[in-house]
Amino acid sequence: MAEAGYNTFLLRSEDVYIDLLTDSGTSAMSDRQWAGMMLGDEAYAGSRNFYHLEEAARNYYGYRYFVPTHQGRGAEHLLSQAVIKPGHYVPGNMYFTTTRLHQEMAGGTFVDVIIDEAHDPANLHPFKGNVDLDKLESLIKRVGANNIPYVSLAGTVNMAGGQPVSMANVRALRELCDRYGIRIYLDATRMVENVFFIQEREKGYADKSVAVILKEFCSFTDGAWMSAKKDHLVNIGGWLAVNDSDLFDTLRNMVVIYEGLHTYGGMAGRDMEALAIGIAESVNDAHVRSRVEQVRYLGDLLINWGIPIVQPVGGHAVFLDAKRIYSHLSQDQFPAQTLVAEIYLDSGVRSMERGIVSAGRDSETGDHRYPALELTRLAIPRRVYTQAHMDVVAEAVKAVYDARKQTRGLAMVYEPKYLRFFQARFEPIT
Ligand code: P71
Repeated sequence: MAEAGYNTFLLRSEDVYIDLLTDSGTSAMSDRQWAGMMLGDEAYAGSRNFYHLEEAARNYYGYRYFVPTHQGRGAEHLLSQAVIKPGHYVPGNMYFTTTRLHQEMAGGTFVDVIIDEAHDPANLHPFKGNVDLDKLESLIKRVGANNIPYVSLAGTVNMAGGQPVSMANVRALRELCDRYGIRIYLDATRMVENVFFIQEREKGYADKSVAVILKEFCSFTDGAWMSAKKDHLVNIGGWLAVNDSDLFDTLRNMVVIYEGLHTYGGMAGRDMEALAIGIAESVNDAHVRSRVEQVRYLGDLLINWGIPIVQPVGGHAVFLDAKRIYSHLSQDQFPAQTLVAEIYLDSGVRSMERGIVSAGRDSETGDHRYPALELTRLAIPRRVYTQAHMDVVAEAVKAVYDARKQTRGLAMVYEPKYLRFFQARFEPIT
């Protein structure tokens, strides 16, 4: 830990026992996806794997035009540069690190319009990812619809603890945005997992398949971007899809500057084939259920032991409430980062900070942003770990929790300019 500056991003994976740093690019590909890897058509232009991928994305998500990218942030970059102008405001249901940075670098200001319940780890609202339509409408009235290029809507909101958006909310959002002529672009990275919660919790959806609900949800939006490294069960890949043909022209032209030709966008042919197959596998109802229920299994163990976590348990990860666990530490002693380090030291389990370090500094004042949520994330890769691994993780968290009163915080001794959580270094406060 000392060598890694108390930052789990700086560890070598061979020094990790159970790796819950992220569910991004870490899932296991199926036999069918691996078979697809052998069918790579590595032509520079017009690879047949591209057409399979385009067709799969269109089939399951329903958007008209498709642009491949190397991963999610490649798509965020293109969309942000294409539609955000300096002075614009981009409302969204809580920030995500890379998403907000690309919006800011294009000259926009991100405005959080998620419902208040999302900022309270203990609140049991079933759809804590919902947009607060009153907050959005007052922003529109304050800055004018012309200064809002789109609403940045995310499925299972990552920083809120993997919390879903309801179908009723996206439908109402569509109506509001139509009244003002504002577009909605969806971060579909974990939209399949969001759909599982709609199927489970929202009236009228219990008998509909994940695939059917997914298509309905997307129909209320104007386009989407995707980090395929999550829902789509691949190690690398992403895409962007929109309904507007002029915007598509722009994006298809930009992709050749930053990612690669518009028929590969930074992916090898074999990567596109594995991704096309992964899209179809991702909407299998039994798969999604077992995935989310494994996360819930871990969460329920911790809840039963009285350890404070974000509830309801989210789709891709269990989020420990470091603010409550280390209530004796101030937020600038980095409670969530401290918890990350302690869990690793106890058991070699790797997790990730999602609190003040991740939130970064205010671009105007230069001060830390102090987010309400100070969380440590245990993200579960798909199709990788067993229930026995979850038991080990739970016991590690319990051991660290039991020693909480003796635990001191950290000081940041090195801070990079962008996305500081990846490379920052810390030392224990003595
Ligand atoms: C996650 C990641 C990967 C990551 C990114 C930044 C900091 C730490 C870890 C990536 C996402 C995401 C959402 C909702 C866009 C991206 C970027 N998540 N939207 O959770 O969760 O996609 O990584 O493919 O570029 O560990 P990308």
